[in-house]
Amino acid sequence: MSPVELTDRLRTEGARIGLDAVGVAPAAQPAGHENYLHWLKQGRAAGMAYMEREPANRADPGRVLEGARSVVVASLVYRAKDEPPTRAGSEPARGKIARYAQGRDYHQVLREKLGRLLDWLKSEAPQLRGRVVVDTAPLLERDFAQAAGLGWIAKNTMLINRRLGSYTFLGAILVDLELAYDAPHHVNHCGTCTRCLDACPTQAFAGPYELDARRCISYWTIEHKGVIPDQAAEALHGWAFGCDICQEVCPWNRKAARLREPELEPRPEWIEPDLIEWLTLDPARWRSLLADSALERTRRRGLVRNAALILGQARVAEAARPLAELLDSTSEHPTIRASAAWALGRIATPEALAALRAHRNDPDPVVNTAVLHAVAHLRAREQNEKKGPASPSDAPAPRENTIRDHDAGGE
Ligand code: B12
Ligand code: SF4
Ligand code: SF4
Repeated sequence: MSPVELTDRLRTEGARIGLDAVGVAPAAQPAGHENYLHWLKQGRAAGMAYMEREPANRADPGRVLEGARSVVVASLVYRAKDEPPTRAGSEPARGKIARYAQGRDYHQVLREKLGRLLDWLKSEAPQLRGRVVVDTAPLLERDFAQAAGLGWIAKNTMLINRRLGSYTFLGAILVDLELAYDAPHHVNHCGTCTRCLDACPTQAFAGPYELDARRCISYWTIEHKGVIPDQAAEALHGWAFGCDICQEVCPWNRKAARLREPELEPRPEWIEPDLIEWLTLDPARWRSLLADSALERTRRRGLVRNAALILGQARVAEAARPLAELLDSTSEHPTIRASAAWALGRIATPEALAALRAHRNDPDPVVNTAVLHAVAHLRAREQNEKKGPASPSDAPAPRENTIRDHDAGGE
């Protein structure tokens, strides 16, 4: 069978398996590799050590699969058919979860589909060697998607397809066989629009196409381990896991396709969950909730941390008791206890203050620092409220905001 014929049948098979688009690119150095090196050099990978490891690997798909000649790239839409109305904002104890994480873990869903597609390819070309990749190897997936004609890399850095929008997952199969290649998607349909850049609440874009993870809510809530520094903690804007703002405002998502894969339908537990309840769920319940969910990436520890910070920032008084219990519980991880202290300092009800006072000399250094900062923050706020701006000597000691410091203080 000719490469053209095999590639055509591959596309048909992909559609049958439920993939929304399939394209093929040569296994050559991706066009954006220089941009990626620049991004690393600017420190924009924040604490994501896996993005910094052996940067040369992302220049050569042959390092992911020896002898790779083609990269088959697939898109899978995850935007729900009927999106539930949003309550967050009017109900501050509810958190927002990025759409991509509301259904079953996409790694599992997409890996299964791509695995089936690879099996089919092997049945057609028995000598073929291949490897399925869904975030599991050093591959610039969006670059290969663009090279395979699936869309353009937009100003918000998302891969957008005119028909499918940007609420799509990407995955790839590397094969050591030459297939018929698609034409790269050269046209950029962003035009003069800058909505995503303007809407980002934390100014995470250094410019079009340039995302600085050190300012991105998605980075802090999902990828960062340990205590979240003050500046980022104060700016989660209700997002308990991920962030969709730079996609919500994009005109290309208004009429974009909706999901066809039932496993990706949003689960009720991830639609604007009650964050006070999150503080009190026991670990066994968390384990069953996270079993096949993308939220497992941060685990209970990261999710409870995020919930505490959001509740603290919104000064939800009803959260004081469960937060005090978390701070009291020495079996909890210091990240959770420190985040509870942070939140109690913001909530500042008598109950919250009593809990902080009781931990002024906490033996855990991470918790102790958080308690001292929370008390200092409170003092500064009281001073401000009583007699206008505090003098510099009244202000709390500035908290260092570097990634390294907080990583070290974390886990
Ligand atoms: C690290 C990572 C993150 C990091 C960093 C994001 C980023 N923009 O790099 C964080 C944690 C912030 C993140 C967030 C999200 N992610 Co993410 N992430 C990844 C991962 C693992 C690697 C991405 C990567 O290589 N980044 C390196 C940088 C350099 O790439 P880049 O920012 O896209 O920059 C490119 C261009 O913008 C351009 N460029 C960069 N700098 C410059 C400078 C100039 C001057 C110019 C002209 C161009 C240019 O070249 C670069 C290379 O093409 C991929 C999976 C994979 N293996 O590819 C998923 C992936 C990109 N993420 C995905 C998703 C769904 C998300 C979120 C939507 C999740 C959420 N709702 O919270 C957000 C979206 C935030 C955003 N606007 O990007 C999907 C995207 C699907 C799609 N349609 O694009 C992917 C592909 C996972 C998947 N398998 O489906 N993510
Ligand atoms: S995901 Fe949110 S915080 Fe990150 S760049 Fe987009 S809008 Fe900004
Ligand atoms: S909001 Fe505008 S600039 Fe941003 S990705 Fe969409 S079309 Fe491009």
